[in-house]
Amino acid sequence: MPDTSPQIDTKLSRKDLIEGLDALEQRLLWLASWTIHNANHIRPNRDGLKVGGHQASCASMTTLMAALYFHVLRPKDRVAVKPHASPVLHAVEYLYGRQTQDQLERFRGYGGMQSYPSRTKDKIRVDFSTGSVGLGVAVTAFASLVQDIWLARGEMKPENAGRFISLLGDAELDEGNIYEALIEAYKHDMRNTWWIVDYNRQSLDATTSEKMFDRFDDIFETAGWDVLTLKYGARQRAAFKKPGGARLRKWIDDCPNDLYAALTYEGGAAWRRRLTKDLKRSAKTLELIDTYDDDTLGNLMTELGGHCLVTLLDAFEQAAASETPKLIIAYTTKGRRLPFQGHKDNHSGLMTPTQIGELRDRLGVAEGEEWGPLAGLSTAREAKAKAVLAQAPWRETAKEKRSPPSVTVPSLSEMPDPGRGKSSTQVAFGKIMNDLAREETDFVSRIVTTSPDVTVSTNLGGFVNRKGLFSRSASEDVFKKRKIASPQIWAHSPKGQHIELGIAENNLFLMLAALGLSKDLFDQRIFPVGTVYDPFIARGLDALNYACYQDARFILAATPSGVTLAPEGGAHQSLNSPLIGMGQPGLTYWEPAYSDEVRVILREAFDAVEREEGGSSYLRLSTRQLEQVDRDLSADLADDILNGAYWAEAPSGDAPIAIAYCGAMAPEAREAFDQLKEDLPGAGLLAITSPDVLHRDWMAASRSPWTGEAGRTSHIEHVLSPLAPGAGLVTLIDGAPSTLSWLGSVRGQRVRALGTERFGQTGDLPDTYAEHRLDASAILDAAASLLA
Ligand SMILES: Cc1ncc(C[n+]2csc(CCOP(=O)(O)OP(=O)(O)O)c2C)c(N)n1
Ligand SMILES: [Mg+2]
Repeated sequence: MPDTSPQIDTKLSRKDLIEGLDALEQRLLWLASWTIHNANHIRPNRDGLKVGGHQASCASMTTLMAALYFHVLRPKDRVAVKPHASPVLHAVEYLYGRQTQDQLERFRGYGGMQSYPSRTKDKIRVDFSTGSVGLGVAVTAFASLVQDIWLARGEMKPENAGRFISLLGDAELDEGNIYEALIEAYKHDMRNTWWIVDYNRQSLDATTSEKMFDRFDDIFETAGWDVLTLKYGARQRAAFKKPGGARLRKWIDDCPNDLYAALTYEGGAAWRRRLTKDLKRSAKTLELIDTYDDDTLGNLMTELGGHCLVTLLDAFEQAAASETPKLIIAYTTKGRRLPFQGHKDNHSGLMTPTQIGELRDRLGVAEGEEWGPLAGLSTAREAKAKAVLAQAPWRETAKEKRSPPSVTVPSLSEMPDPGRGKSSTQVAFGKIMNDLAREETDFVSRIVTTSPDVTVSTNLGGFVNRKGLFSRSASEDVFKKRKIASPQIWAHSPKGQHIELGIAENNLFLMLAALGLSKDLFDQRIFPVGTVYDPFIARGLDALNYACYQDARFILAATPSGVTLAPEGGAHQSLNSPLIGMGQPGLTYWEPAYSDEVRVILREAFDAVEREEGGSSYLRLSTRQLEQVDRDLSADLADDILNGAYWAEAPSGDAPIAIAYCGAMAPEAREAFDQLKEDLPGAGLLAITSPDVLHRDWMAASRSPWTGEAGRTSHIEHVLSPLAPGAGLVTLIDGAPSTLSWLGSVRGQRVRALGTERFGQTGDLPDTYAEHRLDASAILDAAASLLA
């Protein structure tokens, strides 16, 4: 079991600790506010655009983050910070001396600290990028599962295990992906995860409804989480114990969110007026309220649990006492202590120069000393702040990325050969994975597969049979034990290498994101392979983008694809997924036709996971069985497959036409080509293995004169060069025709682009291809129109 001992360091008294944290919290509030102010009001603005930043969202979180980063967190913990609290995170690192003033001054500027925490661009340690709300929350649970893999294998010592913490806004709890993850977390017995909600009851547009007040507790507790609700701060709780206090508490409990927020904005006098009116029959409560002046009353009413260090430290100690996942609902006030606190429009509110000046004076920061890390603190408070900093476990965090040794990926000749029999790319993929599973190498032990309930139908079954499913506790396959015949043997064990997910595709991509960050998070590379039906990539698209954005490395095998899965019908036929693949940075889209191409591409995809400058790969595969080409996989052919295209039939002389096809359309392209060749012996047949690689290479080469790579010729320019300048091109793909129609621009050739543009229906291949004009006669018609 991971070390879950409470974090209190005995060197500082509780009182000194709290005073020091309070001083540091004040610095976070100031530095975050000032960083945003500087970007908007001081730094020269060249384009008139509002720079932005979220002072209110930061002020909501400073107490929480002070308690965590200056006392509770240990370097082995991994944290996802609410996107718009990024200035607070950078201020934390600034106080530790690991972030520069220059970076703070360039907040939201080119090369400066990013608007939202970014693993790849920020210069401080960021464990998980955030930005698209909800995803940074869920990914922490999946990362805890990846930690469990390493713990279960004995590759990570229990004392090195950390906690996976998300600091989220309450509006994030509206994102459905959180509940999808919750279900998966329960099924997989995930642990050591804390989701800490900045419960300010405001979203972007408005104050949120109180209707969900106690529902979150129910939902999370049902899923096995402990829920800690920190509604009131210690001073409030003390007030409730005084005569009349219970009635005050009831009034607060009954107060709708919008009224509470409005009174918070209006301040002490407004609180007094309203309380006096509503509680006129409670003399004792009115007496209690009269003991506070307006300012103190205003403070009392807003010093909720999430702004109270005593409450927070107690809660974090309690949370640390067990590995059960925790939902910590910390009530807060959005924009606390800022002039727009509680105002429903404060999400993007910025203090005016006058208002920030007032805050500066209130916090005792001298003009000109705004960037002083500990400016404005009295000598005594400064000493306490320094003492807390000196004993905070997080101070040991390294800024630089570690670089564990690389894993050797098999060479092409070491990659299993799926053979030459009639086969589909999906089958070839399954065979290679199955054969890899026979091996006991370090590389193979690092492959972890995952699938949202389509393991069997995407052909991962063989791999799973051999390597088993991951679970912290072992269990046999009941069907096997009872000798009931089944080709699938699903035994679970701590050494298992497959993570079976429920159908929710969002979870697939978040799982791939977490597995794909294993090297950065745990110094241990994992080669994640996820399978999905191609059309349902769309379901998890934002999570896919999220995984790529933070440079998680993985392989996605999407199959079946296109209208080629004809009898499955229109709801399962993917049309635009090639464009998704081409448009997604960090992901290389491949669409092989033959088994040997799958072999070359899959090896490259594994290698790209490991390579420093590599990335993730998306293999768009098919269930269509094709006769394989009888050929040897020469080094040149392998290179061309990886370069994105090769001549299946080279054009001769100044050929006036060529057919360029991708993936499962190879037979139709070949059939049309054979007929075309009778009249035009010089025609060419171009096999395209990756429209994405070709396009990117072409783009890079075309901008090369301006990027210092002058004279570079792209692969596609080189490949198309044997064709006559005016030659026509018929392009063919079972997907959006624009995937390939750009080929005409490479050398200014005319193009007829064939592909799918309309939803399809059930049918067999001849009908389906005829309907979508993908058959040989459509290709010949297109060729004729080009030659006319
Ligand atoms: C998926 C997604 N949708 C919309 C947004 C735009 N957005 C940014 S913050 C936000 C509301 C945030 O409210 P909350 O999570 O409660 O944070 P607070 O600022 O109140 O702390 C929205 C809608 C986003 N970043 N991501
Ligand atoms: Mg909120």
